[in-house]
Amino acid sequence: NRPAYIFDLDGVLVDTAVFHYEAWKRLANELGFDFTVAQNEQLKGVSRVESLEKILAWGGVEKTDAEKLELAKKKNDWYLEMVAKMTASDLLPGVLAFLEQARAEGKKIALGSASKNAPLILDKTGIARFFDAIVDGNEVSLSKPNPEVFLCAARKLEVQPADCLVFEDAEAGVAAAIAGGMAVVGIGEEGALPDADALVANLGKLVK
Ligand code: G16
Ligand code: MG
Repeated sequence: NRPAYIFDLDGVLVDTAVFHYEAWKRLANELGFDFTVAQNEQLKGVSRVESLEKILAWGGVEKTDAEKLELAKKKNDWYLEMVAKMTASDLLPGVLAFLEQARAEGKKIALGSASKNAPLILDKTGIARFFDAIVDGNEVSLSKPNPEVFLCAARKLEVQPADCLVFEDAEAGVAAAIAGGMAVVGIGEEGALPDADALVANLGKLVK
C-alpha cells in the first residue's frame, strides 16, 4: 500500500523487446552473424550502447567508437520505424485499467526506463497523461542494476524510496529497485524474478 508507483517501460507497459530484437538482429545479420531470442533476453533493461557492446562481443566483431555510434543510430532508426506504428493496442494486458485504478486511488506515478525513446512510446500508446514524472535514458548515466533511475523518479515525485513500489520485468531492474530501498513487483512467468516481493504475469492481474 505505497503512495507512489514507478513503472519500467519495456516488458511492463509495452512489449518493445520484440522491436528491439528485430532491429538488433538485422544489424547483427548485416555484420555477418546471428543473434538469438535467448541472447535478446540479456539485453532487457540494458542501455543502447551497452547492448551494442554485448552484441559485438557475441559476434566477435570489433568496431571503433565512431563506428559504434553509427551502428547504434542505424539500429535506432529501424527501431523507430516500428515504434512509429505503435498505438494503444500495443499496451500489455491490463495496463490501461491498472493505470486508471492507480490514478483513482491517488497514487503518484512515474516512469523509470533505460530507453531514450520512452517519451515517444508513452505518447504513441496514449498513456503519457498518467505520468507525474518521467525518468528515461536521456537523464541517467548509470544503468540498472544501479538504482539511479528509480531514485531520480522518487525525487521527482517528492517521495521517499520506502514510499515507492516498482514494477519491473528484468532481473537488473528488480536488483535496482532493491538497491534503492524500494519494494518491487516482478512482471513475468512463474519462477522468474525470485528476488521480487511479488510476481504477476501482467498488470491486469492487479486490477480489482
Ligand atoms: C529498454 C529495453 C532495452 C533497451 C533500452 C534502451 O529498457 O529493455 O532492451 O536497450 O530500453 O532503449 P533505447 O535504445 O530506446 O534508448 P527498459 O528500462 O524500459 O526496460
Ligand atoms: Mg523492462
